[in-house]
Amino acid sequence: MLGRWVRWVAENPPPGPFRARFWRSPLRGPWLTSVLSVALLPGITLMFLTGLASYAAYDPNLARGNDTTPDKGLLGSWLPTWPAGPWWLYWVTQGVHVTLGLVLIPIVLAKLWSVLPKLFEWPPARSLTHLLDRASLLLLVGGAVFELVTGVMNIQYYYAWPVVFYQAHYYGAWVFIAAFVVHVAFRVGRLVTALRSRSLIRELRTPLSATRPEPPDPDHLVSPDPAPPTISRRGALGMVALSSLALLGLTVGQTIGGRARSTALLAPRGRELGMGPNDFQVNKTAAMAGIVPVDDSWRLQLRGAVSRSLSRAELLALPQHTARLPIACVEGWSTGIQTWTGVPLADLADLVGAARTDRLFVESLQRGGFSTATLSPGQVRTPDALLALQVNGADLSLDHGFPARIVVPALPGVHNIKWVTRLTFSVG
Ligand SMILES: Nc1nc2c(c(=O)[nH]1)N[C@H]1C(S)=C(S)[C@@H](COP(=O)(O)O)O[C@H]1N2
Ligand SMILES: [Mo]
Repeated sequence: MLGRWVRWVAENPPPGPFRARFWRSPLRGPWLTSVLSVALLPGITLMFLTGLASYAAYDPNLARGNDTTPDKGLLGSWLPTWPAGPWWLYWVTQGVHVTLGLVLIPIVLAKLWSVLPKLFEWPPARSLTHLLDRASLLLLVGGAVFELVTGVMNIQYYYAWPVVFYQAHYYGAWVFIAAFVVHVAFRVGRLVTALRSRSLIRELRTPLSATRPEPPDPDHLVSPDPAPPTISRRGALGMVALSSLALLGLTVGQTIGGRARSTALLAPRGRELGMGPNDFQVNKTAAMAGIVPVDDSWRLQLRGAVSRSLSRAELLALPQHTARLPIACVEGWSTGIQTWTGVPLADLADLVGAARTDRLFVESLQRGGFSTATLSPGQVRTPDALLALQVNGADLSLDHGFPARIVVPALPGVHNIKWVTRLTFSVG
C-alpha cells in the first residue's frame, strides 16, 4: 500500500518547475555547465588559498587584539605566523581575494542558472546516496552564496548581522570547500566527458541561427522540450565574460590605489581627500574614531624590560628611517605606495630592553573599534617596520594617525594602528 503510494508520488511531480517540461532553455546542457565549471575551478581554488592567507595575516594565534574567535581549534591553530615580507604580499593576496571574488559572481550565477532544474528534481530523493548527494549540494550552493554575499556586504560596509564578519566568512569557507571537494570528486568524470562532447572553438564560431540543443543527457540538464534559441552559446558565454570584465574594471583601481582609484566606481567610499602630501585614501577619519586634535602633551608610552615615555619631539630626534609601503585593507582597497618616515620599531624595542623574541602589543588613543593589534617578533624586527611620524615628507595628518601610527610591510591595513599611545613589548 505504502509502496504504491510512494511510486505514485514519484511518478506525478507537482506542477510547475518540478516537471521537466517546465525548463525550456535550449542552451542548458552538460557542455555549457562544464565550461562554466572549468572557469570556476581555478578561481575558487585561488579564492580559498588567498582567503586562508587573509586569515593567517591577522596572526590570530598572537591573540591579544588580533582574533578573539573562541574555539577556533583545528581550523585556526595550525596557521603559520604571517611573514613581514615581501612588502607587497598582503597587498597582492588580499587584492586578488576581493577582486577575484567579485569577478567570479557572474560565473557563479551563470553556473547556478545552468543547473537550476536540478534544484527541482522529482522525486526529491531516489535513494539514500541520491539524498546525500543533494544534501551536499545544499552545502555547496548555500556555502557559495553565503561566502559571496557576506564578502560583498563586508567590502560595502553593510554590517547587517551581529556576527563578526571574518569569523562567519572563515567558517563558511571551510563548509563550502568541503562540499566543493566532494562535488568535484564525484563529477570530474562527467565534466571531462561533457567537455569532450563539443569544441569550444567551434562553439564560439556558431551564430544564433545554427545553435541547437545538446543531445539528451543522463542528468536531464537538457530540456526535453526546448524552445527556439534566442541567444547563442557564444552570446551567453560572452555575456558572462563581459560582466566579469566589467566588475574587474570597476573595482581593481581601488586595489592599485593612487590615481587608479578614480576608476573604482563600485568602491563604497569615494576618494576621501586629505591635504597636500597626506592626500590619499582615509578609511576611518579621526572624527569617526572620536579622536580630538592631539597637542604637545602627548607622550608615547613604551613598555619593555623598562618603561619610558617620549614626546613627539624626542621621537623625531631619534634616527629616522624611511620606507615606501602601501597600506592594504582587508576590504581590498589600498592607499597605494606612500613614503613613510619614523622610528624603526626595532629601535624602540631596544630602547626599553625588549628581547628579540618579544611580541608587540599596540594601543591607540581611540577606544574600541580597531584600536589594538599584536605584532610578531619578526614584524617588529623587520627594518621597514616603523612607528611613522611623517608621510610624503610632511607630518601625518590627524586622519592618517597623527601623532604616530604603525606601518609594517605585508601587514593587513587594520593592524597599522593610528593615533598610537602605548607600545608594550613582551613574551606574549
Ligand atoms: N586607531 C585606529 N587605527 C586604524 C584604524 C582604526 O579604525 N582605528 N583603521 C585601520 C584600518 S582597517 C585600515 S585599512 C588602515 C587605513 O589607514 P588610513 O585610514 O590611513 O588609510 O588604518 C588602520 N588603523
Ligand atoms: Mo581596513
